[in-house]
Parts: sequence; structure tokens; C-alpha cells
Amino acid sequence: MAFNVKALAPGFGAEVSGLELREGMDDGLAQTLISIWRDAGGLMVIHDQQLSSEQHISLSRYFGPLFGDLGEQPLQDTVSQYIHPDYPEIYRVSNQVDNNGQPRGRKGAGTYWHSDVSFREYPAQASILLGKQVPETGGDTIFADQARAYEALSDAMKKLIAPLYAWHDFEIAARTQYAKPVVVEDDMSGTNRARHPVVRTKLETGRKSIYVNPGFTSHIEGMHAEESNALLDYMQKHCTQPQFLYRHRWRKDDLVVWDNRSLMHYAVMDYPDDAPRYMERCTVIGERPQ
Ligand SMILES: O=C(O)CCC(=O)C(=O)O
Repeated sequence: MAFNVKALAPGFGAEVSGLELREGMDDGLAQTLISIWRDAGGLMVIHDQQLSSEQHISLSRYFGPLFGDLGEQPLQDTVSQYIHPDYPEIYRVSNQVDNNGQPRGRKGAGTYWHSDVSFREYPAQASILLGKQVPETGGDTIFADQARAYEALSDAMKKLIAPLYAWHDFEIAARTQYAKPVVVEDDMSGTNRARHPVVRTKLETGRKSIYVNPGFTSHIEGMHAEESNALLDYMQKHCTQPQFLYRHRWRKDDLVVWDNRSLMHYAVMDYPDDAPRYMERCTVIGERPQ
């Protein structure tokens, strides 16, 4: 299948067009797309994908097992109300309500810098988000490349953070970032707290990235609160500088695949409620950060 690939931004990201994944995905095409994604630093946009839920799920599984597939604590524990009623592999993000007054997905999901599911021992690797309804303007998603952010640090700072571990805690986001009453106490059940290295290395490439995020990282282990807060504040400023960012302006039927091991993202909620936005996400479970 012939298709076009272009760079999205000078430092990272690939844009793929001219590909109809609904016509079928085989091992060869999947490996080609995974290589493009990996070489582009873990960000790939594939335009014009009118996929059924089954097709979305089955192509996502080429990237690895999805949350829930391995019988581990499912992602649903933290987002129970927003899981697709017929497809437990799909998490929904939306500003819309259905005819019964039920939300079609989490409203305002990810309106803060985060890396998906970093509060688990085995956090998300790829997230694969399909934009089914997108506002005419606004509702962009911003990605921050944490590998290049790491590489830009001084050697002294790299040495300082190399041995550090940080704690990630779902409650940080649930209690501070999400609009009430969106998060319910049920969403807090299970183990949603994990300890990870501040710098992680991607298994396939050996490339290092900063792995703390304002959404879920509560503190750096072994530091006084003032020290930990100061270092995390510095990291946030450093990691979100414009040269590390790509801002995605959604087109309907964009399929965006990002690697949570080396990218943070931020969903910009600047669109009105009467501009429908509906997205479906499959989430690939990753390795334990090293
Ligand atoms: O709605 C978006 O643009 C992204 C939502 C988000 O942060 C996520 O799915 O993790």
C-alpha cells in the first residue's frame, strides 16, 4: 500500500497520509508503521481513518497488549464511567452528553501536562486516539518531547537526577485537576500509585527521557517537600519549552499515536460546549520503567 510520510515538526513526529487502515492491516504494514512511529520519537498522525471500534482495537494491539488484556488491574478503575459500553478496550473523551443525560466521555480529559497512566507499576506505552468529532477551531492537543528535553539538560543536572525516583499518584490529578463531580470515589479504587525512575530509558532505542509529569507526579523520593517541589517545578518549565512542543490541530478522522514513555501531552479545552468533540482511545500497556 503506497502512502506519504512527512515530518510534523523539526524534532519529532511523523504525518502519514494516503493510507486506508480499514482496508486491513497486516504484520508487514504494522511493522512499517511502528518503525515510522519509533523513528519519529514516538508521535505519529495518520489522517483520514474511518475505523470501526473493532478495527481500532485490532490495529492498536499491534503496538502491544491493551489495558485489561493481561488480566492486570484494568484501566477502567480510574475512568469507569467513560469506557465504551460495548468495547471495554475503548476509553472515551467528549464534551457531549447522550439522550439520557449521560456523558459520552470524560469532559476536559487531560487538560494538564501528563503521561497516560504513569500512576501504575506498568504504565501506558502507546495511546491511540481517534478523533471522530472535532471542533472547527480549538481542541488541539500539545505534545512535549521528553527525550530532547533530557538531552538539553546540563551534564551536572543529568548527574543529579540520574539516581532519583519519583512517586506518581492518580489522586493528584483526581483531586486537583479534574472538574468535580466528574471523578467519583469509585474511580479511586485499586492501586493507582507507583514509584518510577525520574529518567527512563526506552528499551528498543536506549534513548533516555525525563519521566515526571505535573498531572500525576506527587513528589521525588528522599527529598524535603520544598526541594522536591522546586525540582519538579523546574522540570515542568524546562520540559514544556516551545522547542520541545508540537501542537496538533485535529482534523476529523485523525488517528494519533503517541508514546507515553517519552512524551507528555496536554489537551487544550478552549472550545465551547456546542462544538462537539468526541474521541476514542485504545491504550497499550507498557513495560515497567527502567
Ligand atoms: O482529548 C485530547 O486531546 C487528549 C485527551 C488525553 O489527555 C488523553 O486521552 O490522555
